[in-house]
Amino acid sequence: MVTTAELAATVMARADRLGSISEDAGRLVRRPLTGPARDAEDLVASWLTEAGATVTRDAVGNVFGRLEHAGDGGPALVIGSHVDTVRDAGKYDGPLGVLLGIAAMAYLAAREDEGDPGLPFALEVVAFAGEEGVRFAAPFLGSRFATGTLPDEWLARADDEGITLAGAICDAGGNSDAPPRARYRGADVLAYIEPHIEQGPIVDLAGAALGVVEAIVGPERLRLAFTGQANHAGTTPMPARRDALAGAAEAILVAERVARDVPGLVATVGEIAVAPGAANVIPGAATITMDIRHADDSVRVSAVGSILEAARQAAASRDLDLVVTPEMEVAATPCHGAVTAAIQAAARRTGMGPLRVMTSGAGHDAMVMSSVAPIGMLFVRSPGGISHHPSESALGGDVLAALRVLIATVDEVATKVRAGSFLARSEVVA
Ligand code: HGY
Ligand code: MN
Ligand code: MN
Repeated sequence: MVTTAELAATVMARADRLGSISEDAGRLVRRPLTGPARDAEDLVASWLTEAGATVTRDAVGNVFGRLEHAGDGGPALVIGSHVDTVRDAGKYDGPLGVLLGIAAMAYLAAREDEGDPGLPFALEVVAFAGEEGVRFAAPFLGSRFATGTLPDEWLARADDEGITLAGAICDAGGNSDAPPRARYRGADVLAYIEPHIEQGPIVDLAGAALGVVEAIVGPERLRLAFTGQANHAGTTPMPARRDALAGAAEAILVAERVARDVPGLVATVGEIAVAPGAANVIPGAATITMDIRHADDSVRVSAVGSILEAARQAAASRDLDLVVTPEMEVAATPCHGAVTAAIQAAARRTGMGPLRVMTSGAGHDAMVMSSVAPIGMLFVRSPGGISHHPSESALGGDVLAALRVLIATVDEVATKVRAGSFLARSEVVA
């Protein structure tokens, strides 16, 4: 019987392997519907097959592995995360959760082969494509596609090269016209569990290996396009300028000031584009992104309003046009008590508990999956709290602890399901 220590070591080796599959030499970037994305998805599919799963895939690159324990095709307990990355990424954000799911599946399948009665439900592992939204400005692409909640207008969103999401789906052999049959609807999923690195400092500062998430903050993403007048940098007097980049710079500092003034609010300008982009030309156009988050949606909405009002005033004072394009808004999402309780019970049973209960500052596919199922998240320490950076890391011992807790969580859910006490009767989707 394979041991959890062996499986955890395989998780780390596979994270390294996936971390070497990139669009760019010298840094990790793997956007959805690209060649490297397909290569990584192929690898995940092969590991799922090796674990005993039946593998299916869809038009945006999601990979689903299903182990039919109960054999009745009923609702599955789904474990998953994403396999795409940001630019210049670390190798654990996303893939670690998928690889832990595969390892748990391999362990449970081997245990059943040795005579264990098996689980009273099917077990699925999903690798979502395109969670980060780096391509097509379509965050949570894979989980939205899998739950049938991808807005139609997102199919027309284009990447930096002008390729639309619909076009990329077609280029990859899919049919973007056919409305996707949502793989996950209410009746298909018993619960969704997403193991993930914390991506922040809290578990590490507590000297712990793991944490459990009670809620995920609500992210909002906007694009602000300032338009002024390009002109000669040497001959144009300052009062006569319509400098788009200066207007954008004022908006960036407003966002930072509002976020510093509101407890728990974070605001980030991660992208900027300037045209025409020459040292001796006053910028005629400047576009920035804004990513604003808070655990309380009403606080976030109010802060976004204040920031946009100040940005509009900055534009008006410089005779600039400003177009604000909302890109994404997801409400703050609570995890389900039954799933969190199962994770905590598993942590106690494996000697890791009780786990610190915390909020996730990062967004996750679990937010989207919460529309079809009860969700829970198991956090793994991020040494130094670094993420979305090549020095993002995970410790082998923490990954082993996470695998043991994950397997024990599945067993906790199985015990509750057998007793008919996992979810309140009113929550059981027919
Ligand atoms: O941006 C996020 O919070 C996540 O890493 N996609
Ligand atoms: Mn991320
Ligand atoms: Mn992630």
